[in-house]
Amino acid sequence: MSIRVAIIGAGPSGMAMLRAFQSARQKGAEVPEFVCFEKQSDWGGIWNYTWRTGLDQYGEPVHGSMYRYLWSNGPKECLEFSDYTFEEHFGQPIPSYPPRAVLHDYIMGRVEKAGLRAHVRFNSPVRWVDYSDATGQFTLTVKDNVKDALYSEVFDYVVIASGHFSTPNVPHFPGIEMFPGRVMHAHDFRAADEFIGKDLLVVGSSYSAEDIASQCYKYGAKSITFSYRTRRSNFKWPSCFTEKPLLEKLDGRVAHFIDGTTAEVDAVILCTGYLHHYPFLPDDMRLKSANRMNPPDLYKGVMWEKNHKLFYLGMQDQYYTFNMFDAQAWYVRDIILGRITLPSDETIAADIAGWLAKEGTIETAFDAIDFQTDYMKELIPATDYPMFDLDAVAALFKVWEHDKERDIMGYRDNSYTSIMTGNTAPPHHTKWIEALDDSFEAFINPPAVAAE
Ligand code: FAD
Ligand code: NA7
Repeated sequence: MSIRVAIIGAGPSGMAMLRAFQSARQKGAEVPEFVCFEKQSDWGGIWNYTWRTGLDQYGEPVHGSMYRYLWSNGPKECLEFSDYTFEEHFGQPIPSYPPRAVLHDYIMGRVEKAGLRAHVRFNSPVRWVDYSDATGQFTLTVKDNVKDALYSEVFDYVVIASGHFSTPNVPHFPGIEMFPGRVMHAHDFRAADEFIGKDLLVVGSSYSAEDIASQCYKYGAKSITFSYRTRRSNFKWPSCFTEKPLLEKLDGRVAHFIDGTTAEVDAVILCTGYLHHYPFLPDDMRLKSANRMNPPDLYKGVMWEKNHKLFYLGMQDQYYTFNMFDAQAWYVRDIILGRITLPSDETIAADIAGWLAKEGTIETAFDAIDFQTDYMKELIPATDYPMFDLDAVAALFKVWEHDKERDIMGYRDNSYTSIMTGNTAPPHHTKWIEALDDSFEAFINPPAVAAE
């Protein structure tokens, strides 16, 4: 019987895995049968925008955490695929910070072009994964939501690409149950419009907090109060923003902070991050991790130490995204194809311990960028994924950090040079703060000149 590989999830990571196999096949290699199970009705992962929150039409937890008006929060030049450039996809250079629909179009373009859709079973959440020591194979139990039927299939390898920014981490604050306004986690945030004219409390100080607060300001929120647990941000926020330490309690509409100060607010948005959540995995195969640069128990950040036929993609906290998922997928593919020879268990354990120790030396954002760059440098040369100038990407990430510090509301107006093509992005036709239409068409086409 031929070798079978199951991929769980058709987001950017799962799509990278599909593309990795197709790329080898295109070059004449014999590849195993690969089947991707996706619980949504389309691919793209969280880039596949949904208006739904809570449960979907089949009663599944809604995966999507993205919202309308989401623009890339990093330069597209840092995430560009090295085997499929933005210019190849769009036929021309495009600005550096595209909105969600444009990045979605780009990631879909590569797999559509490669004809990979037939490998994906949509509306198919994986319910459980079993491993048999006796056979050395996995049994996946899958729900076909269209037929409303459960079934099982056997695979030789499993690649988990189900994402880790979907299951919200929701802390409790005393008095929150009696708060008379809207309380939501970032996972359920869909549009800033409902907060026009409102005073908002945003709990958290990381990417979701800064971006959701910026969106709400852009679309007309009256004020934003951030509450940070560990550190305030470095950004120069507009005057209607305030940064407070941790929320202690809510008393009616009044938020009390641990420094004794208060603020009256209309709504609370908990931007408190996400949980690694794999309800389809038994304890001995389940990654247990916080959102960190180096999740534990994974060789080269992808292979489960205790079972070398089980892989995870994209489970790191991310500076690099799409091209890191590629680097990982190519690496996993080459372990499965036998092109990468695994060292002894002792060497694997020592390698994992080495990365763990290195992670412990990270103190600043620049250290984290360098850490992930070193990780990329280790993965890419082991495969035929086209190498690119990783030092240039790291330098660009650092420029991006400076650009944000200089102008948090204007950093998306900057243009950078593609590491892959050497071409510089044109400026966008409209400043980000004034660009209220985030559609694909509005981004790609310059605004029509009003008739005289
Ligand atoms: P996901 O995109 O989450 O995809 C996982 C897929 O697995 C989903 O399609 C899901 O339906 C499926 N799945 C889950 N469970 C099952 C199951 N049991 N059975 C079958 N299928 C399942 N990155 C950037 O580069 N730039 C950005 O601007 C950016 N903005 C972001 C904004 C937000 C709000 C969030 C949450 C993340 C953002 N990211 C951004 C990071 C993002 O995580 C990655 O870009 C990317 O989507 C990760 O891809 P993934 O495939 O690992 O996970
Ligand atoms: P992150 O980056 O994991 O950040 C989570 C934030 O939530 C961070 O500021 C945490 O503070 C804060 N947090 C977590 N638990 C609490 C509690 N109990 N109380 C107060 N604050 C808390 O998640 P994001 O959603 O911002 O970003 C995830 C991805 O989405 C990212 O890739 C983006 O591109 C979009 P801490 O610093 O730990 O004290």
